Amino acid sequence: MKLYTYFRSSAAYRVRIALNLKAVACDMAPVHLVRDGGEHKMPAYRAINPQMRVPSLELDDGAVIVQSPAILEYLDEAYPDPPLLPKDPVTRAHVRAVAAIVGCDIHPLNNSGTLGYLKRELGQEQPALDTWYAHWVTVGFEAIEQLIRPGPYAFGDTVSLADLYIVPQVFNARRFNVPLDAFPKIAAVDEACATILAFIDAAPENQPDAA
Ligand SMILES: N[C@@H](CCC(=O)N[C@@H](CS)C(=O)NCC(=O)O)C(=O)O
Repeated sequence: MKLYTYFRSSAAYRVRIALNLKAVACDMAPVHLVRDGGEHKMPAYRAINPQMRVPSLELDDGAVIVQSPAILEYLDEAYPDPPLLPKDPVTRAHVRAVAAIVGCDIHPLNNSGTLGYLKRELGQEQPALDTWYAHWVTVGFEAIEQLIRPGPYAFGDTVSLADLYIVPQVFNARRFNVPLDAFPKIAAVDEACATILAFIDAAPENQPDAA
């Protein structure tokens, strides 16, 4: 199995955590999103992922799965231990909701492609980009702060999919200097996860392609 990844990609970071939690052996294939205008835009990678984004997961039979939610669902179905979703249907729905706030409502507005478009095509300057970035993180985190109940993870004493989405988004928020003081529950989740080897090994600074 091979994961096309970029150390700073929070979508790839989610998948790296899942692979580690489930102890799935997987080679890392770095795709640099900045160097030479972005290796993800080159024909070789486009042939792997027509959307030209990371992550992509290549299975041993050559099948390629794109989009981190689809990859995470695949991993949870193919490698169910430990599960990423709780058994109780209502709690499962809450976990999926928190994952969706990050994956659908924060990250798409703040990822490198969106920020690049605002800058290059719409002529926005860095201060405007920073304001944009912080706004979408803040409104998303305001909702997550209300929805989670750390104990010590987002939904109790077992790591769930929600944690896999929260931790990389916190990393991104810190990288862009978004104030997080108003989110003590999110910070507590991040702190609890930071003690787990699967999260530590998946962190951007611990990737082979870390700059
Ligand atoms: N919804 C996708 C988002 C993937 C995505 O946007 N990845 C970013 C890095 S975090 C990327 O490849 N950006 C390059 C670009 O948009 O040009 C997923 O969850 O896999």
